[in-house]
Parts: sequence; structure tokens; C-alpha cells
Amino acid sequence: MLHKERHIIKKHKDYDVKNHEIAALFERIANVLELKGENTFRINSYRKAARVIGDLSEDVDALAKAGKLIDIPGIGTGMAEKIVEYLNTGKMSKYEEVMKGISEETVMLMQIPGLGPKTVAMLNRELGIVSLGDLEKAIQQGSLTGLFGIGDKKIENIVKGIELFKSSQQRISIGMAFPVVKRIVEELSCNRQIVNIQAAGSLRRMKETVGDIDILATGSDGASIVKSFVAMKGVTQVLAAGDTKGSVRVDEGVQVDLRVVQKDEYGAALQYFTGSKEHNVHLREIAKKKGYKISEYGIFKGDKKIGGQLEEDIYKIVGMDWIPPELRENRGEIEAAQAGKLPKLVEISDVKGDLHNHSNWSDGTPTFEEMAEHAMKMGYRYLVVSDHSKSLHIANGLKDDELSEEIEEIDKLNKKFKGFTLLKATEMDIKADGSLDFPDKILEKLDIVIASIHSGFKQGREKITERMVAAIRNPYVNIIAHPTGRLISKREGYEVDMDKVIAACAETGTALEINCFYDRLDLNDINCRKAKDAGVMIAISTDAHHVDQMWMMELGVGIARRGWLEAGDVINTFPLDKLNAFCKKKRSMRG
Ligand code: DGT
Ligand code: ZN
Ligand code: CA
Ligand code: CA
Repeated sequence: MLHKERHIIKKHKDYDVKNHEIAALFERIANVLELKGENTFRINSYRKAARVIGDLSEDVDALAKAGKLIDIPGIGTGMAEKIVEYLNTGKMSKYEEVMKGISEETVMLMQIPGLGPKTVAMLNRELGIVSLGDLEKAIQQGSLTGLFGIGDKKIENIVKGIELFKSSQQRISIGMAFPVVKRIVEELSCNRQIVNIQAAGSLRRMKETVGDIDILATGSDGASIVKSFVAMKGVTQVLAAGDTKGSVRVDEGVQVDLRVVQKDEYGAALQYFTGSKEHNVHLREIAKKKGYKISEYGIFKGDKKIGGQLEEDIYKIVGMDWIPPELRENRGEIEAAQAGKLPKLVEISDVKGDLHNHSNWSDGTPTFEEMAEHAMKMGYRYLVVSDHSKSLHIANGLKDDELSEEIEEIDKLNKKFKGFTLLKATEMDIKADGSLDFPDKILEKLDIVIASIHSGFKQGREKITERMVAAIRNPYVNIIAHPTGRLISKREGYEVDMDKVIAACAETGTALEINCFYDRLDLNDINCRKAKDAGVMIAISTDAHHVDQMWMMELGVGIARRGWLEAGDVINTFPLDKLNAFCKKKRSMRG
């Protein structure tokens, strides 16, 4: 996959702030140059620089001090000078130069999905549009109709893009929020007064985006706990600080609420603040019919409190099994819990390997050894190396002979490992004409074949579905990666008939991927459950381009759990021989 902005999040704890800022500046320069209609070569050199700086595992500041910036591929002396200037002065004169005559608001317009620099330039030229306000007005007045290259469909897409953009300003991806919570819980756990602390709300439910982060704690001195909460590092604004409640905004732009509750109320509060609201409403109705009342303080019979210290109390008293947070969306989990028929959800500890990763042979940064080492550290038994295929030039896709070399290299390395295997694979492009990027005689040499769509997004539902089903029918293709192509808050994805895709996968023994990368999370929870119900196996894979991205497996497992998946539904919970057998089985059915 490709991530123009994957530099936004790459480290679990530590953000290389400078790397991020410089990558963002280069990306902006590229956009503005494109808006001004400048030379493609220069535009691309800034895009490339943005990508490599965003992907760096080292601190750009440290590299600059060591005089090693020009050793970075894609960074020449000109780029290096601009980086040094920024590090020394906090400014980049090139950026200021290209921004002359262009407003911040216009730059923002280019971030709206469906509105690239070219369209923004045209809207500016034809209608004088320079801000979101201008654009919305023009749409309302119908002024866009009849402009060159702008049909009804395009206008519809722009309207959708504006909606997505607005909502992305309000909610952040779970992948951004998750590390924030880890950091906060770690930091506050040092406070001796805190007995329990954990996240509730949509984050505990592992929803793909969160509006705000809710944290619950118990402890002796509420006021002092709140004090240490609002004094944490990363806090940019204190919105409230009382005896039992604190509310702040942090660096990542999200609001975090902390509530300190009494020990004997912790379970009830956790149940209440975990939500979802719909789940809670349904649960309370059931409680009411049985003569109980549930609140954030406990569960009551008349005036008498009969439980609330543990979350389990509440579910047990109303007559059902405890429900894992990821299921609490009022999608049938309450009925299943009453019947004792909840699934035994897959857990992160069930995962034995990661099935989609890029090395420095295509557009990733790690070597095979670094990937293997990190995977072993995570307790994995295997790791799939799946570099891009030749059609994807922009990601440095491998040609036939390069893939053969990669295979030999991996074979050599595998002889050195004990109890661990690198699996030979490819993330092969399903090309715009529906054909596959490698012939069968090459695919035959691989352990696993992943196929995915990176082009022809606008072909329309029928054509895209056809391409995908054709790939699924190839006997060597084992997994379809990021099946809908969406990018959360940025791109809606191509149109595809997921029911047909699921049916073809079920028929052929092909797995669908949950891509764990924080801005993809694709399949989503709903499609995941659909796939399971049709008997399709799932691969949970990070699509890491850097070893520091492999932690995102946790996000994918969250989605899988929201999709009601059990370990048996997920092929990377299998031991290696069973995984190999899964892949081989499809090959043996060909012809
Ligand atoms: P978010 O923050 O928009 O991603 O979603 P949540 O689910 O974290 O919602 P939030 O932060 O507004 O509230 C946290 C939980 O508190 C929510 O999941 C359920 C509970 N809650 C909030 N407001 C109400 C309410 O009016 N009624 C009920 N029953 N529960 C509520
Ligand atoms: Zn990929
Ligand atoms: Ca929340
Ligand atoms: Ca909240």
C-alpha cells in the first residue's frame, strides 16, 4: 500500500516531531508547486523527500548534526540545506517563497479528499475560490456545474469529501488515540495514589475513530490525581480540573477526560462510560424489566445497592455473561450473552505472525534481518515479506528477476533461524485491466501470495468487482489486501460489491485481510463479520513499512474482535504448517 502521510504515526511512544514537521512542509511545498502548475520533476522530488523523511527511523536532527543528511536516499544537497535551515531557525525560506500569494486556507482546500492541487487551481482560476467557505457557497449556488472536467459525479464526490474532511477535524483514528492512552496510563501509573486506571469509551471498544478519550481511575485523593493528570507532558490545554474530574487537550489534538471514582463504584462506572450508549440503553431496559436499576454508581434493587465494584457484577445480576467491550454496539451481543453464546474472541496473544510487510527491497525501510529480529522480539513464529510488484513503480515494485533474487536471499536467511521463518511472498498488483502482475510460474515459488488494487479506483463497481474476483479465482492468490481501499477520513475507497467478493473467497478458500494500518483498518468490523458468517478466513496484517509500525497488529485484532472473530477464523493464529497447508490447499484445487 501507499501512504502519502504515513509519517504521521510510526512510533509507539515517541514521536519524532522534527521529522514529522519537515515531512509535512515538503509535502505542502509539493502541493503548492503543483497548484501553481510547476514542473513535475521538482514536485516529485519534494514528495519523495517528504516520504523518506517521514519514514526515517532516526531522528533527523541527529542525522543533520552528524552531517549525514545527504546519505539518505532521495535527499540531495538542496534538500539537506533546507532541512538544516529549518532545524536551525524553525523556518524554511523555500516554503515561505512558494507560499507567496497563496493563503493557508487554499492549502487546506487541497487536503479535502477529492480535491487535488489541479482541481483547486482550476476552481481558483474559474471561480476565484480560495477557501472552504467559498467552495461551499459555490456548490450551493450550482456554480460548479458546467466547469471543465466537473460532472455531477465529481460534485457529489467533492461534497462527500468536505463531509469527510469536516468529520476528520473532529474525530481521530484509533491508531493516533491508542498510543496517547498508553502514554497517559503509563505516566499516571507512577502516581502511588492511583489504584486502578484504564480507558473506557469508544477507545476501549476499539472503534476505528474516537471523538474523545475517556479514562477512569480509582484512588484515595481525587484532587491530587487530577492535578497530576493536568500536569502531564503532552498537555496543551487544561479545560477542567476539579476534585473528581479533569479534562485536557493533548498534542495530538484530542480531548482526554479523566474521572476518579470510588473503588466500590469502579465496575459500574467502567460499564457506563465504556458504552456504547445504544448498548447501555438496551441493557438498562432489560434490567428495568427484572426490577433493577443500573447507573454509573452501581446496580440497585429499590434503594439497595447490590453490586458495582466489578463490571462483571452488572452483567451477572441482569442474567447474562460478561460482554467484551469490542462487542458492545447493540448488534446482538446482549441476546448472545443471555443465551450463553458469545464468541470466544481472538486475542493478540493468539497471533503467531504478521502476514503483510514491506522491506527495503520495495518501499519499506527495514532489511529482512531487521524485520525478522523485530518479529522474534514480538514472539512471532513467522513473518511474511511481501514487497510490491513491478507495476507499482512509485513504490519501487519488484521485477520478476528481483523477486527471484529476494526468494533466494530469504531462503539463505531462513537456514540461520531457529523456530522462526520468513515467508516468501508478494503484494501483487491487480492491474487496471484485471490481469495480475506476475505469471503463475513465478507465483509458484512463493509461500503466500497477496493481491491488491492500487490503480483504476474510478472504474466503477462492476469493473472493480470483476478485477477482484478474477484475482480471487487465481489458484495462487491467498489473501486480498485492504479489500475496499478506503483511507479513514481521507478517501472513501473504490466501489466494490463486497458480497460478491466474499462469495468468491468462500468458494475458493481465499482469505480477506484486515489491514491494521491505522488509516486503513480495512476490512472494517461490519465486513469482517459478514466474511466470517460466509465462512471466509481472515488475515490480520499490519502492512508495516517500518518495524516501528508492527505494533499496529493490536489495532487489527481490535477490529477483528469487533467483527466477532475467534482465533479459528484468523489464519495468522495458525502454526506454520497449518498456514502452509491453507495456502497449498487452494493450489491443489486448480484446473
Ligand atoms: P466517542 O467519544 O464519540 O468516540 O464515543 P464514546 O462512546 O466514547 O462516547 P462519549 O465519550 O460521549 O461517552 C462515553 C460513554 O459514556 C458512552 O460510550 C456511553 C456513556 N454515555 C455518554 N452519554 C450517555 C448518555 O446520554 N446515555 C447513556 N446511557 N450513556 C452515555
Ligand atoms: Zn502493502
Ligand atoms: Ca469518548
Ligand atoms: Ca467523553
